[in-house]
Amino acid sequence: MTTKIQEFLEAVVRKNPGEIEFHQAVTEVVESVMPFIEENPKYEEARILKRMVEPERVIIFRVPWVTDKGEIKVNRGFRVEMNSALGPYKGGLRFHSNVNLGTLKFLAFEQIFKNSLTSLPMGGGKGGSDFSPKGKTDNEVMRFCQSFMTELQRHIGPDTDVPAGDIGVGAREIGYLFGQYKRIRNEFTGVLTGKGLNWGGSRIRPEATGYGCVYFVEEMMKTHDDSLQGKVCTVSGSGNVAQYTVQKLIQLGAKVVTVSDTQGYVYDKDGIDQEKLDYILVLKNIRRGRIREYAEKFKCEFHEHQRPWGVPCDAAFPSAYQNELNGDDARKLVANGCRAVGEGANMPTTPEGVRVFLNGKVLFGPGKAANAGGVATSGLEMSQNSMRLSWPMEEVDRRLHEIMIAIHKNCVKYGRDADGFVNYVKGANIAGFIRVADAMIDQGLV
Ligand code: NDP
Ligand code: 2IT
Repeated sequence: MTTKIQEFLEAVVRKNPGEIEFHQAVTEVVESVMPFIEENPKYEEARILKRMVEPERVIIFRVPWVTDKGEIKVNRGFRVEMNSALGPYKGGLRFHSNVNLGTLKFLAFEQIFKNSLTSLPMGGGKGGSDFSPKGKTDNEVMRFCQSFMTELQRHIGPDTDVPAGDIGVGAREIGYLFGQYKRIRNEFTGVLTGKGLNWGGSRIRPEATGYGCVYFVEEMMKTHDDSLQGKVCTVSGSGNVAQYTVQKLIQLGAKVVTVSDTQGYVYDKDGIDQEKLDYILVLKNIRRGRIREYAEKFKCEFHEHQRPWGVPCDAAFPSAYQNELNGDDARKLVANGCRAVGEGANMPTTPEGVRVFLNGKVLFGPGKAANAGGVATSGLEMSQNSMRLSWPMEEVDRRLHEIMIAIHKNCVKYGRDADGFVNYVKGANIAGFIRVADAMIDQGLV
């Protein structure tokens, strides 16, 4: 690490004490872009990086609500409006008990570069709460969402800041949030994405992150004249991203052998087919049960409190949570012959894990590139809302696919090392950075 990078990062740590995940996300980007900035002094003169790591605005608020038993609860709500150089702030809302300011700053920071890579007009933001919908009734979730939106509504809008889902925020939560926004503001607008299909949502948005991640990995494999056909794949998570990653992998002829949740992973040696996936969709999205039930139903192995990275595979898709794949996991994957990794989740691989993959010359698609299909399709939902029309499935899927191919191409352009190996981490960071940085320079010191 050069002195310049070290000094920059030390200042970030001093100014943002305790925000470990934010430090991690900034470190990865700064290590990639600092050499590029040194070759392009205009970015240094405009202090672009220093400005990028400072959120434009952070909103923190109290969210009081009442349980079904009449007990009063108080959660904390956040919205981090990180960067609006390219468009309205855009990014999901996470409802998870571990959420804190540092988590959301890491996610909002990643979102700036991800949204830039999509080539659509979206700035970067992220929000959420330390509220967990797990174990709550629909009525409790509704009351929480209504209280959350009662404050959030004064800070967002279709041309200002457009939230969407993330962990713990799916179709049900977006519905309650949208209802409350509409009631308070008396406006039916595209203020949220991931809406229901019959009230302004886009086709393919639920599928988009998983599909996009598989499209991206397919592009990486093509550079080695290979494909996903017949490949054994491991997937972590069993939520929105994991579900549609599994679906697209099945469609492309791959064999998916794992899915997981916070309690452990399922190892289905025969492979998950569409019928078994339909079971997961009902289990996770409607019954809101545990993935262990899959193992019981289909009589396969369940590994309690373990992660699936010891299972031999050709390609791995970490699609659950940050830092869920560490250096040891990466070493196991490489030793077992894994050749490609698509990060469906945000920052699921630790810095040591990333180093292991890059040293092992694995095709490693970092989250901000590989999972950008979700927010890209949110961007397409915004366009459709503005035009007050709804594109057919084929059209949205075609656009999503084209965007993922273009992101891949852009990563290759900026990520190719002297020996020909493509470092997609470097490529994604530099390609994402340039568009935002140039817009910031054009718009003056704001
Ligand atoms: P969901 O809430 O639908 O699913 C989350 C999954 O992760 C569940 O299987 C959950 O298990 C598991 N999980 C939750 N907490 C932990 C933890 N502490 N350790 C390990 N696993 C955990 O969320 P999404 O599928 O939407 O999001 C998954 C990842 O993808 C996140 O990193 C998110 O930021 C990222 N992402 C999401 C996008 C989207 O459009 N939704 C877009 C781009 C990225 P359990 O059921 O037990 O809680
Ligand atoms: O991390 C992400 O990109 C998301 N959770 C999706 C954000 C969005 O606005 O669709």
